[in-house]
Amino acid sequence: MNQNIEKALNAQIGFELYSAYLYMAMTSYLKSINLNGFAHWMEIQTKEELAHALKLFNYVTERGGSVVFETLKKPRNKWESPTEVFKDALEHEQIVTSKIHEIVDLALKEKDHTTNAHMQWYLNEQVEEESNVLGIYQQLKFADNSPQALLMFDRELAQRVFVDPNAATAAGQNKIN
Ligand code: OFO
Repeated sequence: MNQNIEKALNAQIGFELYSAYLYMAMTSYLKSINLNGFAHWMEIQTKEELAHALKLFNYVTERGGSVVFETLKKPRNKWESPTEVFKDALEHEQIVTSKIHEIVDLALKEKDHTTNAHMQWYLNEQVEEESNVLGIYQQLKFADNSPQALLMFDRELAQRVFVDPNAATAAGQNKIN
């Protein structure tokens, strides 16, 4: 595997794991203020990030590359309100999107068409990631910390269901094997 690509993908695996770390810290804050529906939503977000890291991990190893883990940065662990949590989550997702764009740029520069193709999944996923967080953040801003609105959101966010993006691949592989 091209060394520059391997390095960039390793950094991205670390960043996806950091995303999980950050969202788990947010889950803990939301649980601490008893907004358990919000906490549930963020716990699923954490699982999604772990799945994003695993999908890249599998890709690097399947291409004969090596995964090297680095120290994860300590995430923030206190917020003023759920609105501030989602503001931070949105800013975080925008950074993730820019990192994915950089990997696609690198793959094109290195003429690594396979990595380019693999990263298209992440580009599409980022549209959904940003849109989910932006939608909740904007509604929270309208609600302006109204207790009734927060409790209503809490019930709604409790409905989120985790869909493992690696499950389809695993099922496909099982069939072939
Ligand atoms: Fe992995 O997409 Fe969010 O961070």
